[in-house]
Amino acid sequence: MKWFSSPKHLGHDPAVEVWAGSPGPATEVPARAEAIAAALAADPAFEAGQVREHGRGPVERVHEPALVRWLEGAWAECREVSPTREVFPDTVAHPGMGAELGEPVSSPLARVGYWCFDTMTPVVEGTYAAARAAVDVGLSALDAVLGGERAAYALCRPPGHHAGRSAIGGFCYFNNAAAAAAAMREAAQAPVAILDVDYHHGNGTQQIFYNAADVCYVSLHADPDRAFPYFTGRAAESGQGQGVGANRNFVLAEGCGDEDYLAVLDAALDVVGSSRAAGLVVSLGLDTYRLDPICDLGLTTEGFRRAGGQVGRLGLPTVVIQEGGYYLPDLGINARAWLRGFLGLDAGAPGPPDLTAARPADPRRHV
Ligand code: SP5
Ligand code: ZN
Repeated sequence: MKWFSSPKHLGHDPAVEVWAGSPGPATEVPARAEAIAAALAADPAFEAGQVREHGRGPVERVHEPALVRWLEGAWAECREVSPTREVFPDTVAHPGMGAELGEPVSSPLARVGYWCFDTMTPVVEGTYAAARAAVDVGLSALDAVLGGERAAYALCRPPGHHAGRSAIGGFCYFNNAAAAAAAMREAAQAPVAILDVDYHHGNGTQQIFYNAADVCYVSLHADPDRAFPYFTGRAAESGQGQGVGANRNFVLAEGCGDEDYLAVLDAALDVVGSSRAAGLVVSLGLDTYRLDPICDLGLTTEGFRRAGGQVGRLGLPTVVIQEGGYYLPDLGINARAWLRGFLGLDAGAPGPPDLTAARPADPRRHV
């Protein structure tokens, strides 16, 4: 399978995020993508592809152009007013304020609170370039699929599924999966589907396509009664207008393990299968892992392989987009297991690659 990544993700390197008012070390860090890249680079089932720039057009197809303009200059315009190298909002545009909301013209900090909905999505100097590159990574994987590959993997970072048409949040700035799905729909001139298996509900992706009949969004995630993003992701949210019926949410109970999870995944895949989709975008979050530090499900590495296998058996041209996943020691093997499962392979070597395996045999070794 071809896979794509960009070194520009390294410039998005926040040291700090804020949860429930407390600053702590950032969770969504460059080492995440590096861990996955190392696992794929060491596995001959994967071949690195070339990332091509696609410009602003595909970003502005799924985001308000004013959001893109703002993010481009946000860090620079906040340098003077932000006490740290990470820029956070201090006052968020809340509907209860009763104001006629438009993008504020005078205060840089007001603009942050206008476009950003939480305190865990810092803007640093390299954020915009990294977020733009992540969209290009996804679109380059799509190009490979449009060129005839059965599937391709986009190692997107930062992730994207919490970013809405006019909002950043949940570690997400531009919605990589939405941009890929919109471009896929355009190229195929046919309906497409998005399967979102990140632990968290993809509120941004849901919102962007909520009125669309030809992009079916299907998500499995922790019940928002207990998990971020709290305000979206319930089973009753089924689409609006033309899009009624093209949005499906499946909620997972705390501690849900492989067997229960795979049964729900089967039901979700039935929805995708009957959606008339000509292609599939997968939002692949690995934060459903049993050891994930910020989540509470119980999937194993073998569960990821089986999940990938179930998705692969749909038989659709597929672009896999990386979303969350925060347990660094096993992030690489988990991504590889899911993707190898998709290809119908075993999960691969359990530990780090054996670098001695490629060397000629040493006659003095008797092990
Ligand atoms: C792409 C992605 O996976 N974004 C996830 C963003 C959600 N971050 C979780 C925030 C949960 C805050 N809970 C605080 C509990 C402290 N023990
Ligand atoms: Zn997540």
